Amino acid sequence: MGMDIAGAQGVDAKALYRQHCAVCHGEQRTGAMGPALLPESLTRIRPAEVLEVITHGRVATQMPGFAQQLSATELSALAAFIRTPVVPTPRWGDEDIRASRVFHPAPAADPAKPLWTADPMNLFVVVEGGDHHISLLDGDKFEVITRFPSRFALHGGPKFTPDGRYVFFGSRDGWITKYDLWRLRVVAEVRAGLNMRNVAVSGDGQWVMAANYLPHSVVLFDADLNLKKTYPAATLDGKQTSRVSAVYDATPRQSFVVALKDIPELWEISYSPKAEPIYDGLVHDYKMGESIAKPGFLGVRRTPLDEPLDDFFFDQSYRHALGATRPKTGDGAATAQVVNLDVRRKIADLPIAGMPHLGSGITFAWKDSTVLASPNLKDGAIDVIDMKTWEPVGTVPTPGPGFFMRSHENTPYAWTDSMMSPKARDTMTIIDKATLKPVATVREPGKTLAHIEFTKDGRYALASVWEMDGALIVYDAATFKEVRRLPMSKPVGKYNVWNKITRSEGTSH
Ligand code: DHE
Repeated sequence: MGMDIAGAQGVDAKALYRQHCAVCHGEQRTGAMGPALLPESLTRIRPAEVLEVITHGRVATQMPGFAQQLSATELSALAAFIRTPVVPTPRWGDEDIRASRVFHPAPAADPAKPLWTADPMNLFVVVEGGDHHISLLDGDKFEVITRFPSRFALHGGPKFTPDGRYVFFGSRDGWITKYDLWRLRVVAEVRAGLNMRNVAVSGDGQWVMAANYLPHSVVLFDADLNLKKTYPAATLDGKQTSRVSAVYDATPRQSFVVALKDIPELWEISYSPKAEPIYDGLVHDYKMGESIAKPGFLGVRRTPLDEPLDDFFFDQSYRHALGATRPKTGDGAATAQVVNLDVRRKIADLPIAGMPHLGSGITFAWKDSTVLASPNLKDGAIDVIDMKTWEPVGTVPTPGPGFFMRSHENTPYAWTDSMMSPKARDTMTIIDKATLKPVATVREPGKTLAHIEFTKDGRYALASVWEMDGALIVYDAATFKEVRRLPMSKPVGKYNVWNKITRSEGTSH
């Protein structure tokens, strides 16, 4: 519902915005020192919270409260105003992307070795969403090596280069940050879009790709975040454009796989210099610097689908993308499907009810097959499906709907949260991967306990107390006993270098 610029009570919200907000959030509300204030950026924040922040400010940030300066009517008018679309729609073109880039070359003769002594493969990157910081954690001693500020509201897993030295963070506002884990410094930053979903890093460490909601685009960078190419997310005839759900790297295929939210197509963009030509009617002669790339190289290979995908992951061979379409309305039915990326079509429907969160799915060996297990955002259950037959083999009950599920090759258990459940958000359920039965729970009464990641060897499971004055809890993965607790500010996610770069079957890739 829109609000007139001169609101119902005669308040000129646009003028108030210009006077009080524009200096930090940008004339076009696209963000500057403060985050973007666009409808796309605010969908996840309740209107009451927006009003609260404008009135009283946000703790631990530079956002002041305006209770003293503005009347209640003016505060409400502002809160409503920032949810209206900016007209005309703000643009973010190649020139803007290039101009936003910041690069800090390495100091001369900077040695290529860590500044610290921990095992570089057992390092954890912890995203602390509470005060927008990153902590680097030694995964053997469970000690924080360093802590530094991140961009506002990171989302999705950080992505590592194959040697585990550099990590790329993506923010909801479109910023990509490249950080050197060994030398503890930001290498480069660029703003890929105004509202971004996630980023992917190619298996050879040469390319970074960003998926945007606004503008409708996928953007390709080199490893130092120089813009290489913008792909409009559009149908072949260019008539319809789409938000981009997500982009993932498919290392064994040497390609990026992209799902579009409003167009029923799955894209594959190969970064293999030997990529086969693409026969989909498009002329491909992309200029990459001075050389003209081969036809299939960095070209878009389209797989038509019945429905667009919101969320997907891969089997361990990366031949299949397993995708879900969330219902458009609360009572609609979600669907899930298997797309074979080689034959380039849907080969099976997945028997998953409720609202699957396939992005959090894991796979593991079960009997003489491999199964996938995925939490359900609607029902308190984990669906388990045989990946040979694509038939369900079990449903594991949990005390409430959860978001994340994790395991590791070296543990017989999978852990999942119930963070979407008001009653059971404090409970983590531990499931036996052989019997598909819950065997234990760990609890943090009255607090949200969520998101697990294992150490490199699978011996410890790290969970988040997802509160502003939260913590990271280290559990012994065999006895489920707490062995360490580190205070952290809403640690939304944690990522182990080794598990990520080896694409462990128990974690997200
Ligand atoms: Fe996420 C990953 C989509 C809301 C925290 N989330 C992802 C990924 C996708 C996705 C596609 C995989 C990207 C990647 O890792 O490269 N998330 C969505 C949504 O569509 C949804 C439901 C709505 C939205 O507004 O985007 C959504 N996500 C949330 C949250 O509200 C969470 C809980 C809090 C937050 O900080 O935004 C949240 N999402 C996360 C986290 C990951 C993630 C922590 C990475 C998990 C991992 O271990 O890899």
